[in-house]
Amino acid sequence: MLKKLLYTFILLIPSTLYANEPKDWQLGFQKPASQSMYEIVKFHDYMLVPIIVAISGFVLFLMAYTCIRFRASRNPNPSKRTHNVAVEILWTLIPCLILIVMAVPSFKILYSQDTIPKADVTIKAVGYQWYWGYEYPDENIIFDSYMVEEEDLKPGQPRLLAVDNEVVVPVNKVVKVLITANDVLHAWALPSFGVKRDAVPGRVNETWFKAEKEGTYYGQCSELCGIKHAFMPITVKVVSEEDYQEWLSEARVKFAKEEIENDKLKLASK
Ligand SMILES: [Cu+2]
Repeated sequence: MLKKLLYTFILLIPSTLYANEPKDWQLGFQKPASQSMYEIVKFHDYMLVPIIVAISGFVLFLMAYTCIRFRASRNPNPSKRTHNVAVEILWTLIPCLILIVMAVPSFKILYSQDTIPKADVTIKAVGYQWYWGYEYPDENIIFDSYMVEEEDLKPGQPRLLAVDNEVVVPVNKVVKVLITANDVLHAWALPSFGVKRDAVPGRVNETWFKAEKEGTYYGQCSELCGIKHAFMPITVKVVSEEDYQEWLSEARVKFAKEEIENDKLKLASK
């Protein structure tokens, strides 16, 4: 009986472990699903947070010590000192050193995100007011991705995050994302992959990710773009190579670029 319970528990772990959407009362980042996000979380958890806690603790201690030790009743004749060269040098130098220490790993991560390895899959994301349009330039696939309204949500679909047409990419492959916008500034952001790039009209920004776990990942437009800014989520489904090929063959028919463009032309000429 106990063994059975244990096995069920173990089976349950992956679904809870690989959370990839925001949770109620969440503290910290979403679980990383790419090397780059893993590095970011490590940098944040093991370097930034300890430094922040130490500085806050130290300042709190200094303030408390000053308030108690030098209060009027205990220290009736306050010192008239206005300068202390040694202390002034220290409180300039130490923060500089702390910044340098933080800058080194920070730049390392930044540069690793900036150099895009050879892409296995290229997708283009175009921000519109207020939805995302996607294109797979090498596969002749094009589709729009709208948020699922609250009353149309299927079980398991998160509110304000699920979309009708998800982006599908293969697991463990380098996905290059070309990001642009058609009207105003938007931003394509996926927390689990550590990806966030502005979508600028008339300019193509690039980023990349390599998802290491299969699953559905949610993101949102992250640049205030108008009244429905909060209602243009991003959903990326990471699947196995076989499932991806299967999806591709369906999508090539369903979202065929030429046909969609021909239909638009026909409509326009009518
Ligand atoms: Cu937007």
